[in-house]
Amino acid sequence: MASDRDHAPDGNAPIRPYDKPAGGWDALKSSWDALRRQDAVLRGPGTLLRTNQPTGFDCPGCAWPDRNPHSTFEFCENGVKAVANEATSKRVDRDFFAAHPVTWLAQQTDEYLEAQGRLTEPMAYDADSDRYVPIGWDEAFAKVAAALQALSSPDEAIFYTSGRTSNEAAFLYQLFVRAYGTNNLPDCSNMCHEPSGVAMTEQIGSGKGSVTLDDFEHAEAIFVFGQNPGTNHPRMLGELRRAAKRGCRIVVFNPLRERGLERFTDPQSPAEMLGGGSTAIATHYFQPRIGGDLAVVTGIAKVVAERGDDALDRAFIDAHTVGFDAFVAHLRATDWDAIERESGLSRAQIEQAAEVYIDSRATIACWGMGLTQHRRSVATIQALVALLLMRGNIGKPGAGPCPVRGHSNVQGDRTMGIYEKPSEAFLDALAAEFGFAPPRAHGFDTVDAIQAMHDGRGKLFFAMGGNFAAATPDAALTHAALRNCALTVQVSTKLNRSHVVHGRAALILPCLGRTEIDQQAGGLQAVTVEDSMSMVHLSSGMNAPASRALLSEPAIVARLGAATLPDCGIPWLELVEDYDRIRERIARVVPGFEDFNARVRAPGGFHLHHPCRERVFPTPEGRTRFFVHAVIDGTSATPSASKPLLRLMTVRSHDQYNTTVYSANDRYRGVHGLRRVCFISRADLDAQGFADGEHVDLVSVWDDGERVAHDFRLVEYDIPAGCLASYFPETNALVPLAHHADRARTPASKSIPVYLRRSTTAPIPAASA
Ligand SMILES: Nc1nc2c(c(=O)[nH]1)N[C@H]1C(S)=C(S)[C@@H](COP(=O)(O)OP(=O)(O)OC[C@H]3O[C@@H](n4cnc5c(=O)[nH]c(N)nc54)[C@H](O)[C@@H]3O)O[C@H]1N2
Ligand SMILES: Nc1nc2c(c(=O)[nH]1)N[C@H]1C(S)=C(S)[C@@H](COP(=O)(O)OP(=O)(O)OC[C@H]3O[C@@H](n4cnc5c(=O)[nH]c(N)nc54)[C@H](O)[C@@H]3O)O[C@H]1N2
Ligand SMILES: [Mo]
Repeated sequence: MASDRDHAPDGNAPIRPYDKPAGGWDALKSSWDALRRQDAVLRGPGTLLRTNQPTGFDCPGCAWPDRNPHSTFEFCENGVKAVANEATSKRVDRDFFAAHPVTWLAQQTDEYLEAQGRLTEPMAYDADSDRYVPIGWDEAFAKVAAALQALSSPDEAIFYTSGRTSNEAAFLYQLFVRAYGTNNLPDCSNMCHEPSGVAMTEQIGSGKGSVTLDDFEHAEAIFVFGQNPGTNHPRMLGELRRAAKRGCRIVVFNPLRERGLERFTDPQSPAEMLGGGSTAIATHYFQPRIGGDLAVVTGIAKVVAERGDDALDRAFIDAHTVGFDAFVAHLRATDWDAIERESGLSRAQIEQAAEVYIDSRATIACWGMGLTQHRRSVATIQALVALLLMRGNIGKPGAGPCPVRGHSNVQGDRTMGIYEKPSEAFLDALAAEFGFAPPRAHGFDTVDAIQAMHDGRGKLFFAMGGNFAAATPDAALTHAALRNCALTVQVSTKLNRSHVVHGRAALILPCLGRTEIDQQAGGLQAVTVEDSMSMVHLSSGMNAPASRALLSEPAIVARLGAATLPDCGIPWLELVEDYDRIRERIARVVPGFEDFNARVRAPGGFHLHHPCRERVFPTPEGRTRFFVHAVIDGTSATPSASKPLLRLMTVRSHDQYNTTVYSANDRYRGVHGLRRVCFISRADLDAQGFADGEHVDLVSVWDDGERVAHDFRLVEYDIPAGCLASYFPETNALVPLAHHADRARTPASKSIPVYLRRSTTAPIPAASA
């Protein structure tokens, strides 16, 4: 029952296995296509050459750090796509909105909305005409201020942040939100690396990774769990390639064989490009079951423990840890049957990985969403960090935990106080600097915020960037929640789902992008960001703004502050005239930012002190901790169902940035012109009585009933039995709001219990991209 959309736009079959290395000429071609597609108005190649340069802008793509000091352009295909998309020549102006009712826009695909181009002026929803109509900035701020003042409690307002927001905007934003009176500051981190923060803060006293790029040059082994850097952090492949070339062993755990982790042709290397060569990345590649990592890591730890003092770093364990004996007893008591069954790997495979680990004198463990988006994510990360602690792999060159962050400034936003559970010390510093009493009660995270809007406790939703309506779980419930609000406000660069799934009143406030020139009363401004390895550096745009009516994010917050809280004593408009003034305040409030303005102007910026690098562990005991987490979960989170359930992970394709879909291709996985695909093993096809190419509905099963995502083409794939993979956000309808990581509450979008049934609905139209 193949349909039209089963043929790629070029007429070729939609599924064509990709047998080349990642990177190479295809990466260059794909970047070129992205630039052409957007008709990108870049100031020549200069814009790209100044990405991630000491005097340019920070790439809005991912949070992977820059080589510093560096003088040459570091090419990244997906970085080019991110820059090109921001620099598009297409515009969504008042004529566009006049021509299209919002109900009609809401029926269009996410690709369509994104492809219309950059937003140009503030717009307000007009219910009578069902259209967005122009509104002046002053009037827009007055409207938000009035709505905020009309709430019966500040806790009825919710202020979301996505991770592209600069340090300066984020600091001012959280200041405004707290001066207004709430800690309701959910962010994209709640859906992303929250479990890493929760796990590590408890275990080592810091929620951030401790390694730097230099450590990648000294590691003897790098373990990569649940991450697809070839797509999501392409510059990381450069580090892995260098490491592989000097003989570092790279051990990968991923249910899928991701091409970028297997073989890479570095577009930066003329020899490889011209000679047709490539570098093997993984020395060992294991394909565990989805959610099998806790068992994998426990198995490796068991081998290390059994080896005793030959494998353990006794001096480190004695000096810097607590709980070791109980941990070893737990490892002894865990039997191999359980480890093999839960992990999906054989004992021999796990022993092989353990040998590499024991042989290495310095090991880095990297991880991404494959570890964080499960119910037992915190347990899994604590088990992985425990494995590092056993051999003292923290606070020495070439070793340590490396959670690889997503959005380019998601780590910095947290540092600046975008957090629904701020520490007392942070609030005290804020109070002392600005002379007001910040609220102390913790606020809503993302899951709470959706629930609160749904049941009427949340009435006003304000988003600093992102695409809340499409990025969050349980799409139907989330959409109802947003529609239930009195007012929704989106600060955005591009049209997206969150503008067309809106409250009774709605505003779109368009802002400058990272690549654009930011001119304030005090002259040209630069902002700062913090990467995944705690380097803080400047970013200054160089493209002309997409429209003259755009405001910068800091200016939007300042003007909102002035409109809402004119008498609070915070000089909103003065602060934003010159971002140095915001940074002076940050320097006095946020530890580690002393002398911020001077230090950030050094080429490449500065590294935020990470105590664990010196083996100082700011936990209550001053030591790291071994936690015991059973491999078999006593409290099963999978509801009983009449049908056998498979486990679905929702991942990114190569041509998307979170909810932004650049094209319907996923080159390295061999998919062309299709997004509604579901990767499935031969064994499961046979067991379920389906054929490759057939179309199915994905049905997720939960205590409160079933959720359906319609019409996915089954693609036979090298994936363990019992496991499925599809793309997000098409599958977000399937993730129940209540299915999230224990304690960290990150939606468990990598382990959704589903069954398949033959498609019953009409085919979903092909993406318009
Ligand atoms: N081009 C591009 N860059 C991006 C993004 C983007 O969308 N596009 N998004 C940014 C953001 S916000 C983030 S958070 C990062 C995300 O970067 P990643 O963490 O790489 O994100 P995913 O695509 O979700 O890929 C998860 C990987 O984990 C594997 N996996 C899934 N479940 C499991 C499991 O149970 N165990 C193991 N071992 N592996 C598993 C999947 O097969 C996949 O390879 O990338 C950032 N960079
Ligand atoms: N099922 C499933 N769901 C997931 C995930 C998954 O793996 N599976 N991953 C989760 C993860 S890791 C994350 S981080 C979230 C992402 O959630 P979000 O961060 O909320 O989503 P994005 O798609 O990154 O947001 C894109 C929008 O940001 C706006 N934008 C872009 N640049 C700027 C800017 O400079 N300023 C402003 N103000 N706006 C800008 C544009 O309007 C664009 O449409 O999604 C989560 N959702
Ligand atoms: Mo993320």
